Amino acid sequence: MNDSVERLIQDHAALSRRYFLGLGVAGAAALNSLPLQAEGLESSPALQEAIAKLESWLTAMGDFRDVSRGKPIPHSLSDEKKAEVGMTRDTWKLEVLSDPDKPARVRNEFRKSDNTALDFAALMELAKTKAVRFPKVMTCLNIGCPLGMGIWEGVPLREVLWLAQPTADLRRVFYYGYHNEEPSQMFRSSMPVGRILEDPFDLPPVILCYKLNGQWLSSERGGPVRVVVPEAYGFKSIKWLSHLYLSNIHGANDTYAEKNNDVDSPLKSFAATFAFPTVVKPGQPIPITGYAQAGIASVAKVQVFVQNKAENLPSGDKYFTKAPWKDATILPPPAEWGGDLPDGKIVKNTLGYAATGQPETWPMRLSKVHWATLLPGLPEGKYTLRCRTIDEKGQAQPMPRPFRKSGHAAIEQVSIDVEA
Ligand SMILES: Nc1nc2c(c(=O)[nH]1)N[C@H]1C(S)=C(S)[C@@H](COP(=O)(O)O)O[C@H]1N2
Ligand SMILES: [Mo]
Repeated sequence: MNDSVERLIQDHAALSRRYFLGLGVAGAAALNSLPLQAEGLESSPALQEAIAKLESWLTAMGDFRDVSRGKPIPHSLSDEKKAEVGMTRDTWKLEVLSDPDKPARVRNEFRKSDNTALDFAALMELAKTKAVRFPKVMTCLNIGCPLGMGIWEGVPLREVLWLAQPTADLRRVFYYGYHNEEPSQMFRSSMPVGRILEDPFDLPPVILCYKLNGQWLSSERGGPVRVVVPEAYGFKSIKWLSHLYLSNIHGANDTYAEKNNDVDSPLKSFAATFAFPTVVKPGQPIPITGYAQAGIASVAKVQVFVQNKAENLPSGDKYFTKAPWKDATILPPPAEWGGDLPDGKIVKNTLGYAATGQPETWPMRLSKVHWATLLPGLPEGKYTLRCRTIDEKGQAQPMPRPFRKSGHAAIEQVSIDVEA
Protein backbone atom coordinates (compact mmCIF):
# COMPACT_ATOMS: atom_id res chain seq x y z
CA MET A 1 0.00 0.00 0.00
CA ASN A 2 1.12 3.52 -0.76
CA ASP A 3 2.84 4.99 2.32
CA SER A 4 0.89 8.22 2.55
CA VAL A 5 -2.44 6.45 2.12
CA GLU A 6 -1.50 4.04 4.88
CA ARG A 7 -0.56 6.92 7.16
CA LEU A 8 -3.86 8.62 6.41
CA ILE A 9 -5.80 5.50 7.39
CA GLN A 10 -3.77 5.10 10.58
CA ASP A 11 -4.33 8.74 11.48
CA HIS A 12 -8.01 8.34 10.88
CA ALA A 13 -8.21 5.25 13.06
CA ALA A 14 -6.32 7.02 15.87
CA LEU A 15 -8.50 10.11 15.67
CA SER A 16 -11.65 8.06 15.61
CA ARG A 17 -10.46 5.96 18.50
CA ARG A 18 -9.94 9.07 20.59
CA TYR A 19 -13.32 10.41 19.54
CA PHE A 20 -15.03 7.23 20.59
CA LEU A 21 -13.10 6.77 23.82
CA GLY A 22 -15.94 8.40 25.69
CA LEU A 23 -18.39 6.04 24.04
CA GLY A 24 -16.61 2.92 25.28
CA VAL A 25 -15.81 -0.44 23.75
CA ALA A 26 -18.88 -0.58 21.57
CA GLY A 27 -17.79 2.63 19.86
CA ALA A 28 -14.32 1.29 19.16
CA ALA A 29 -15.80 -1.96 17.83
CA ALA A 30 -17.97 -0.05 15.41
CA LEU A 31 -14.96 1.83 14.00
CA ASN A 32 -14.81 -0.01 10.70
CA SER A 33 -18.21 1.15 9.62
CA LEU A 34 -17.64 4.78 10.55
CA PRO A 35 -17.83 7.51 7.96
CA LEU A 36 -14.65 9.57 7.69
CA GLN A 37 -16.52 12.58 8.96
CA ALA A 38 -16.00 11.30 12.50
CA GLU A 39 -12.60 13.02 12.28
CA GLY A 40 -14.23 16.42 12.14
CA LEU A 41 -16.38 15.60 15.14
CA GLU A 42 -13.39 14.54 17.19
CA SER A 43 -11.79 17.97 16.98
CA SER A 44 -14.75 19.82 18.49
CA PRO A 45 -15.03 19.93 22.28
CA ALA A 46 -18.41 21.65 21.87
CA LEU A 47 -19.72 18.70 19.92
CA GLN A 48 -18.18 16.21 22.36
CA GLU A 49 -20.05 18.02 25.11
CA ALA A 50 -23.32 17.94 23.16
CA ILE A 51 -22.91 14.20 22.55
CA ALA A 52 -22.27 13.63 26.25
CA LYS A 53 -25.56 15.39 27.01
CA LEU A 54 -27.68 13.14 24.78
CA GLU A 55 -30.47 11.15 26.42
CA SER A 56 -29.73 7.48 27.09
CA TRP A 57 -30.65 5.02 24.35
CA LEU A 58 -33.20 3.20 26.52
CA THR A 59 -35.79 5.14 28.49
CA ALA A 60 -36.39 4.27 32.14
CA MET A 61 -39.93 2.92 32.65
CA GLY A 62 -41.05 5.97 34.63
CA ASP A 63 -39.60 8.43 32.11
CA PHE A 64 -41.80 7.37 29.19
CA ARG A 65 -44.36 9.91 28.14
CA ASP A 66 -47.73 8.56 29.15
CA VAL A 67 -50.66 8.39 26.74
CA SER A 68 -53.56 6.95 28.70
CA ARG A 69 -57.24 7.53 28.20
CA GLY A 70 -59.93 7.09 30.83
CA LYS A 71 -61.57 8.93 33.68
CA PRO A 72 -60.07 8.16 36.08
CA ILE A 73 -56.97 7.01 34.19
CA PRO A 74 -56.78 3.33 35.14
CA HIS A 75 -53.16 3.50 36.37
CA SER A 76 -54.15 6.18 38.88
CA LEU A 77 -56.60 3.90 40.70
CA SER A 78 -55.80 2.82 44.27
CA ASP A 79 -53.98 -0.47 44.82
CA GLU A 80 -57.16 -1.94 46.34
CA LYS A 81 -59.21 -0.98 43.30
CA LYS A 82 -56.52 -2.32 40.96
CA ALA A 83 -56.60 -5.64 42.78
CA GLU A 84 -60.39 -5.69 42.58
CA VAL A 85 -60.47 -5.13 38.80
CA GLY A 86 -57.59 -7.40 37.83
CA MET A 87 -54.87 -4.79 37.34
CA THR A 88 -52.27 -6.58 39.49
CA ARG A 89 -50.23 -9.67 38.72
CA ASP A 90 -52.09 -11.58 41.44
CA THR A 91 -55.54 -10.72 40.14
CA TRP A 92 -55.06 -10.36 36.37
CA LYS A 93 -57.43 -12.35 34.17
CA LEU A 94 -57.61 -12.48 30.39
CA GLU A 95 -60.81 -13.54 28.65
CA VAL A 96 -60.39 -15.04 25.17
CA LEU A 97 -63.72 -15.17 23.37
CA SER A 98 -65.39 -15.54 20.02
CA ASP A 99 -66.85 -12.25 18.77
CA PRO A 100 -70.62 -12.54 19.41
CA ASP A 101 -71.39 -10.26 16.42
CA LYS A 102 -69.16 -11.99 13.85
CA PRO A 103 -68.21 -15.25 15.53
CA ALA A 104 -65.12 -17.24 14.73
CA ARG A 105 -65.42 -20.92 15.56
CA VAL A 106 -63.42 -21.47 18.72
CA ARG A 107 -63.27 -24.74 20.67
CA ASN A 108 -61.82 -23.45 23.87
CA GLU A 109 -62.89 -20.03 25.11
CA PHE A 110 -61.44 -18.61 28.29
CA ARG A 111 -63.98 -16.77 30.41
CA LYS A 112 -64.27 -15.37 33.89
CA SER A 113 -67.82 -16.64 34.39
CA ASP A 114 -66.78 -20.30 34.35
CA ASN A 115 -63.35 -19.68 35.91
CA THR A 116 -61.39 -20.55 32.78
CA ALA A 117 -59.91 -17.07 32.14
CA LEU A 118 -56.14 -17.08 31.71
CA ASP A 119 -54.27 -15.82 34.79
CA PHE A 120 -50.76 -14.48 35.29
CA ALA A 121 -49.43 -17.84 36.51
CA ALA A 122 -50.62 -19.44 33.26
CA LEU A 123 -48.90 -16.69 31.28
CA MET A 124 -45.67 -17.27 33.22
CA GLU A 125 -45.94 -20.98 32.48
CA LEU A 126 -45.99 -20.15 28.76
CA ALA A 127 -43.16 -17.66 29.32
CA LYS A 128 -40.87 -20.44 30.58
CA THR A 129 -40.42 -21.74 27.05
CA LYS A 130 -41.87 -19.05 24.81
CA ALA A 131 -40.78 -15.65 26.20
CA VAL A 132 -39.21 -13.22 23.72
CA ARG A 133 -37.78 -9.74 24.19
CA PHE A 134 -36.94 -7.06 21.67
CA PRO A 135 -36.08 -3.36 21.50
CA LYS A 136 -38.81 -1.05 20.23
CA VAL A 137 -39.53 2.62 20.27
CA MET A 138 -43.05 3.49 21.47
CA THR A 139 -44.44 6.32 19.38
CA CYS A 140 -47.92 7.81 19.41
CA LEU A 141 -49.29 8.29 15.90
CA ASN A 142 -50.86 11.58 16.97
CA ILE A 143 -47.80 12.99 18.76
CA GLY A 144 -44.99 11.93 16.47
CA CYS A 145 -41.91 12.21 18.64
CA PRO A 146 -41.13 8.97 20.49
CA LEU A 147 -42.59 8.45 23.97
CA GLY A 148 -39.72 6.18 24.96
CA MET A 149 -37.39 3.39 23.89
CA GLY A 150 -37.64 0.05 25.64
CA ILE A 151 -36.84 -3.63 25.57
CA TRP A 152 -40.21 -5.31 25.79
CA GLU A 153 -40.61 -8.87 27.00
CA GLY A 154 -43.62 -11.09 26.58
CA VAL A 155 -45.24 -14.27 25.31
CA PRO A 156 -46.16 -14.30 21.61
CA LEU A 157 -49.88 -13.69 21.34
CA ARG A 158 -50.20 -16.69 18.99
CA GLU A 159 -49.43 -19.04 21.90
CA VAL A 160 -52.63 -17.91 23.61
CA LEU A 161 -54.52 -17.98 20.33
CA TRP A 162 -53.58 -21.64 19.84
CA LEU A 163 -54.76 -22.48 23.36
CA ALA A 164 -58.19 -21.25 22.28
CA GLN A 165 -58.20 -23.74 19.37
CA PRO A 166 -59.89 -21.73 16.63
CA THR A 167 -61.13 -23.94 13.79
CA ALA A 168 -62.91 -21.69 11.25
CA ASP A 169 -64.10 -18.20 10.35
CA LEU A 170 -61.23 -16.39 12.01
CA ARG A 171 -59.97 -13.33 10.17
CA ARG A 172 -59.31 -10.67 12.73
CA VAL A 173 -58.46 -10.40 16.41
CA PHE A 174 -59.44 -7.40 18.47
CA TYR A 175 -58.65 -6.61 22.07
CA TYR A 176 -59.10 -4.03 24.78
CA GLY A 177 -58.08 -3.31 28.33
CA TYR A 178 -59.68 -2.25 31.56
CA HIS A 179 -61.72 0.91 31.02
CA ASN A 180 -63.58 1.62 34.26
CA GLU A 181 -66.40 -0.72 33.20
CA GLU A 182 -67.72 2.02 30.94
CA PRO A 183 -68.29 1.06 27.30
CA SER A 184 -67.80 4.67 26.21
CA GLN A 185 -64.25 4.56 27.64
CA MET A 186 -63.26 1.38 25.86
CA PHE A 187 -60.02 1.69 23.90
CA ARG A 188 -59.81 -1.11 21.38
CA SER A 189 -57.33 -2.18 18.75
CA SER A 190 -57.23 -4.99 16.20
CA MET A 191 -55.20 -6.78 13.58
CA PRO A 192 -55.51 -9.49 10.94
CA VAL A 193 -55.01 -12.89 12.52
CA GLY A 194 -52.19 -13.55 10.07
CA ARG A 195 -50.00 -10.93 11.73
CA ILE A 196 -50.37 -12.76 15.03
CA LEU A 197 -49.69 -16.20 13.65
CA GLU A 198 -46.70 -15.19 11.53
CA ASP A 199 -43.93 -12.62 11.71
CA PRO A 200 -43.37 -11.10 8.26
CA PHE A 201 -39.71 -10.92 7.29
CA ASP A 202 -37.69 -10.62 10.48
CA LEU A 203 -40.19 -8.72 12.62
CA PRO A 204 -40.51 -9.79 16.25
CA PRO A 205 -43.86 -11.33 17.21
CA VAL A 206 -46.86 -9.49 18.61
CA ILE A 207 -46.60 -10.15 22.34
CA LEU A 208 -48.51 -10.17 25.60
CA CYS A 209 -45.94 -8.01 27.38
CA TYR A 210 -45.24 -8.21 31.12
CA LYS A 211 -41.70 -6.77 31.40
CA LEU A 212 -39.99 -3.63 30.17
CA ASN A 213 -36.21 -3.18 30.37
CA GLY A 214 -35.98 -6.35 32.46
CA GLN A 215 -38.47 -5.22 35.11
CA TRP A 216 -42.15 -5.99 35.71
CA LEU A 217 -44.28 -3.70 33.58
CA SER A 218 -45.51 -0.80 35.72
CA SER A 219 -49.15 0.12 35.96
CA GLU A 220 -48.49 3.36 34.07
CA ARG A 221 -46.91 1.45 31.17
CA GLY A 222 -49.92 -0.89 31.05
CA GLY A 223 -49.06 -3.57 33.60
CA PRO A 224 -49.58 -6.23 34.54
CA VAL A 225 -50.02 -7.13 30.84
CA ARG A 226 -50.24 -5.08 27.65
CA VAL A 227 -50.10 -5.99 24.00
CA VAL A 228 -47.00 -4.77 22.15
CA VAL A 229 -47.05 -4.71 18.35
CA PRO A 230 -43.45 -4.23 17.17
CA GLU A 231 -43.98 -2.35 13.90
CA ALA A 232 -47.05 -0.35 14.86
CA TYR A 233 -47.77 2.98 16.49
CA GLY A 234 -48.66 3.04 20.18
CA PHE A 235 -52.42 2.77 19.83
CA LYS A 236 -52.10 -0.92 18.83
CA SER A 237 -50.26 -1.67 22.08
CA ILE A 238 -53.26 -1.84 24.41
CA LYS A 239 -52.54 -1.47 28.12
CA TRP A 240 -54.18 -3.30 31.09
CA LEU A 241 -55.25 -5.99 28.65
CA SER A 242 -58.41 -7.81 29.72
CA HIS A 243 -60.21 -9.12 26.60
CA LEU A 244 -59.22 -10.77 23.37
CA TYR A 245 -61.86 -11.46 20.70
CA LEU A 246 -61.52 -13.85 17.78
CA SER A 247 -63.66 -12.51 15.00
CA ASN A 248 -64.79 -13.00 11.43
CA ILE A 249 -64.87 -9.26 10.65
CA HIS A 250 -62.68 -8.37 7.70
CA GLY A 251 -61.79 -4.78 8.52
CA ALA A 252 -60.21 -2.77 11.29
CA ASN A 253 -62.47 -1.94 14.22
CA ASP A 254 -59.94 0.01 16.26
CA THR A 255 -61.23 2.84 18.44
CA TYR A 256 -58.83 5.09 16.51
CA ALA A 257 -60.35 4.09 13.17
CA GLU A 258 -63.22 6.35 14.19
CA LYS A 259 -60.76 9.17 14.85
CA ASN A 260 -59.55 9.24 11.25
CA ASN A 261 -56.26 7.49 12.05
CA ASP A 262 -54.66 5.39 9.31
CA VAL A 263 -54.84 2.37 11.60
CA ASP A 264 -52.77 -0.03 9.52
CA SER A 265 -49.91 2.40 9.01
CA PRO A 266 -46.51 1.11 10.12
CA LEU A 267 -43.86 3.08 11.99
CA LYS A 268 -42.09 5.70 9.84
CA SER A 269 -38.42 6.62 9.60
CA PHE A 270 -37.44 10.22 10.21
CA ALA A 271 -34.69 12.33 11.76
CA ALA A 272 -35.00 15.17 14.23
CA THR A 273 -32.61 17.41 16.11
CA PHE A 274 -31.91 16.91 19.79
CA ALA A 275 -29.75 19.97 20.54
CA PHE A 276 -28.24 22.79 18.48
CA PRO A 277 -27.31 26.44 19.10
CA THR A 278 -29.96 28.84 17.77
CA VAL A 279 -27.51 31.75 17.52
CA VAL A 280 -23.81 31.41 16.59
CA LYS A 281 -20.91 33.66 15.57
CA PRO A 282 -19.84 33.86 11.92
CA GLY A 283 -17.29 31.22 11.00
CA GLN A 284 -17.85 29.26 14.20
CA PRO A 285 -18.44 25.53 13.60
CA ILE A 286 -21.91 24.47 14.74
CA PRO A 287 -22.40 21.31 16.82
CA ILE A 288 -25.68 19.50 16.17
CA THR A 289 -27.01 16.37 17.83
CA GLY A 290 -30.18 14.52 16.98
CA TYR A 291 -32.07 11.28 16.96
CA ALA A 292 -33.64 9.24 14.22
CA GLN A 293 -36.53 6.83 14.43
CA ALA A 294 -35.92 3.73 12.36
CA GLY A 295 -39.35 2.67 11.13
CA ILE A 296 -39.98 -0.45 9.07
CA ALA A 297 -38.09 1.24 6.22
CA SER A 298 -34.94 1.25 8.45
CA VAL A 299 -32.33 3.98 8.67
CA ALA A 300 -29.03 3.67 6.83
CA LYS A 301 -28.01 7.34 6.88
CA VAL A 302 -28.95 10.62 8.47
CA GLN A 303 -28.43 13.72 6.38
CA VAL A 304 -28.56 17.46 7.00
CA PHE A 305 -28.99 20.38 4.66
CA VAL A 306 -28.33 24.03 5.55
CA GLN A 307 -29.95 26.76 3.52
CA ASN A 308 -29.46 30.49 3.74
CA LYS A 309 -33.00 31.83 4.03
CA ALA A 310 -32.11 34.67 1.64
CA GLU A 311 -31.41 32.17 -1.12
CA ASN A 312 -34.21 30.70 -3.16
CA LEU A 313 -34.53 26.97 -3.57
CA PRO A 314 -35.23 25.46 -6.98
CA SER A 315 -38.96 25.58 -7.58
CA GLY A 316 -40.97 22.39 -7.83
CA ASP A 317 -38.73 20.56 -5.35
CA LYS A 318 -40.97 20.70 -2.31
CA TYR A 319 -39.20 17.84 -0.56
CA PHE A 320 -35.66 19.07 -1.26
CA THR A 321 -34.69 16.01 -3.29
CA LYS A 322 -32.14 18.10 -5.24
CA ALA A 323 -30.67 19.85 -2.21
CA PRO A 324 -26.99 19.39 -1.26
CA TRP A 325 -27.63 17.04 1.67
CA LYS A 326 -24.59 16.03 3.73
CA ASP A 327 -24.20 12.85 5.78
CA ALA A 328 -24.20 13.24 9.56
CA THR A 329 -22.53 10.64 11.79
CA ILE A 330 -24.78 7.97 13.22
CA LEU A 331 -23.45 7.30 16.70
CA PRO A 332 -22.39 3.72 17.42
CA PRO A 333 -24.08 1.48 19.99
CA PRO A 334 -23.67 3.10 23.41
CA ALA A 335 -21.40 1.68 26.09
CA GLU A 336 -24.23 2.26 28.59
CA TRP A 337 -27.74 1.43 27.39
CA GLY A 338 -29.58 3.29 30.15
CA GLY A 339 -33.20 2.50 30.97
CA ASP A 340 -32.41 1.06 34.45
CA LEU A 341 -31.61 -2.39 33.07
CA PRO A 342 -30.82 -4.89 35.83
CA ASP A 343 -26.96 -4.86 36.12
CA GLY A 344 -26.97 -2.40 33.24
CA LYS A 345 -26.91 -5.35 30.85
CA ILE A 346 -29.07 -6.31 27.89
CA VAL A 347 -30.98 -9.44 29.01
CA LYS A 348 -29.69 -12.60 27.33
CA ASN A 349 -31.59 -13.74 24.25
CA THR A 350 -32.91 -10.36 23.31
CA LEU A 351 -33.85 -10.37 19.62
CA GLY A 352 -31.37 -8.37 17.56
CA TYR A 353 -28.48 -8.88 20.01
CA ALA A 354 -25.62 -11.36 19.72
CA ALA A 355 -24.53 -13.51 22.68
CA THR A 356 -21.88 -10.86 23.45
CA GLY A 357 -24.65 -8.38 24.29
CA GLN A 358 -23.81 -6.29 21.21
CA PRO A 359 -26.44 -5.56 18.55
CA GLU A 360 -26.25 -7.59 15.35
CA THR A 361 -27.13 -4.60 13.18
CA TRP A 362 -26.94 -0.87 13.73
CA PRO A 363 -29.10 1.19 13.64
CA MET A 364 -31.69 -1.36 14.74
CA ARG A 365 -35.02 -1.33 13.01
CA LEU A 366 -38.04 -0.08 14.99
CA SER A 367 -35.64 1.69 17.37
CA LYS A 368 -34.08 5.03 17.99
CA VAL A 369 -30.54 6.01 17.10
CA HIS A 370 -28.58 9.17 17.85
CA TRP A 371 -26.57 11.20 15.40
CA ALA A 372 -24.19 14.15 15.50
CA THR A 373 -22.57 16.50 13.07
CA LEU A 374 -20.35 19.54 13.07
CA LEU A 375 -21.51 22.12 10.53
CA PRO A 376 -18.68 24.23 9.13
CA GLY A 377 -18.78 27.89 10.20
CA LEU A 378 -21.18 30.05 8.16
CA PRO A 379 -21.19 33.70 7.11
CA GLU A 380 -23.58 36.06 8.87
CA GLY A 381 -27.20 35.41 7.98
CA LYS A 382 -30.34 33.47 8.84
CA TYR A 383 -30.38 29.79 8.02
CA THR A 384 -32.69 26.80 7.93
CA LEU A 385 -31.30 23.44 8.96
CA ARG A 386 -33.17 20.39 7.74
CA CYS A 387 -32.59 16.73 8.49
CA ARG A 388 -33.81 13.49 6.97
CA THR A 389 -32.91 9.81 6.85
CA ILE A 390 -32.04 7.50 3.96
CA ASP A 391 -33.25 3.92 4.20
CA GLU A 392 -31.37 0.73 3.33
CA LYS A 393 -32.72 0.87 -0.20
CA GLY A 394 -31.32 4.35 -0.72
CA GLN A 395 -34.70 6.05 -0.54
CA ALA A 396 -35.07 9.31 1.30
CA GLN A 397 -37.26 8.95 4.37
CA PRO A 398 -39.52 10.43 5.32
CA MET A 399 -41.00 10.06 1.88
CA PRO A 400 -43.29 12.99 1.20
CA ARG A 401 -46.36 12.21 3.27
CA PRO A 402 -48.49 15.24 3.88
CA PHE A 403 -51.19 13.06 5.48
CA ARG A 404 -50.47 13.47 9.12
CA LYS A 405 -52.85 10.73 10.30
CA SER A 406 -50.49 8.04 8.97
CA GLY A 407 -47.94 9.02 11.62
CA HIS A 408 -45.34 11.75 11.82
CA ALA A 409 -43.18 11.68 8.70
CA ALA A 410 -41.81 15.11 7.93
CA ILE A 411 -38.44 16.59 7.13
CA GLU A 412 -37.64 18.54 10.28
CA GLN A 413 -36.62 22.14 9.85
CA VAL A 414 -35.17 24.48 12.47
CA SER A 415 -33.69 27.97 12.37
CA ILE A 416 -30.12 28.98 13.15
CA ASP A 417 -29.06 32.64 13.15
CA VAL A 418 -25.44 33.52 12.49
CA GLU A 419 -24.72 36.92 14.06
CA ALA A 420 -21.52 38.85 14.68
N1 LIG B 1 -55.93 0.56 27.49
C1 LIG B 1 -55.28 1.54 26.86
N2 LIG B 1 -54.18 1.24 26.13
C2 LIG B 1 -53.51 2.21 25.49
C3 LIG B 1 -53.95 3.55 25.56
C4 LIG B 1 -55.09 3.84 26.33
O1 LIG B 1 -55.51 4.99 26.45
N3 LIG B 1 -55.73 2.82 26.98
N4 LIG B 1 -53.27 4.52 24.82
C5 LIG B 1 -52.57 4.02 23.64
C6 LIG B 1 -51.80 5.01 22.94
S1 LIG B 1 -52.70 6.08 21.95
C7 LIG B 1 -50.43 5.04 22.99
S2 LIG B 1 -49.57 6.11 22.03
C8 LIG B 1 -49.67 4.11 23.88
C9 LIG B 1 -48.75 4.88 24.80
O2 LIG B 1 -48.00 4.03 25.62
P1 LIG B 1 -47.27 4.56 26.92
O3 LIG B 1 -48.25 5.37 27.74
O4 LIG B 1 -46.76 3.35 27.63
O5 LIG B 1 -46.12 5.45 26.51
O6 LIG B 1 -50.52 3.30 24.66
C10 LIG B 1 -51.69 2.82 23.97
N5 LIG B 1 -52.39 1.87 24.77
MO1 LIG C 1 -51.25 7.26 20.76
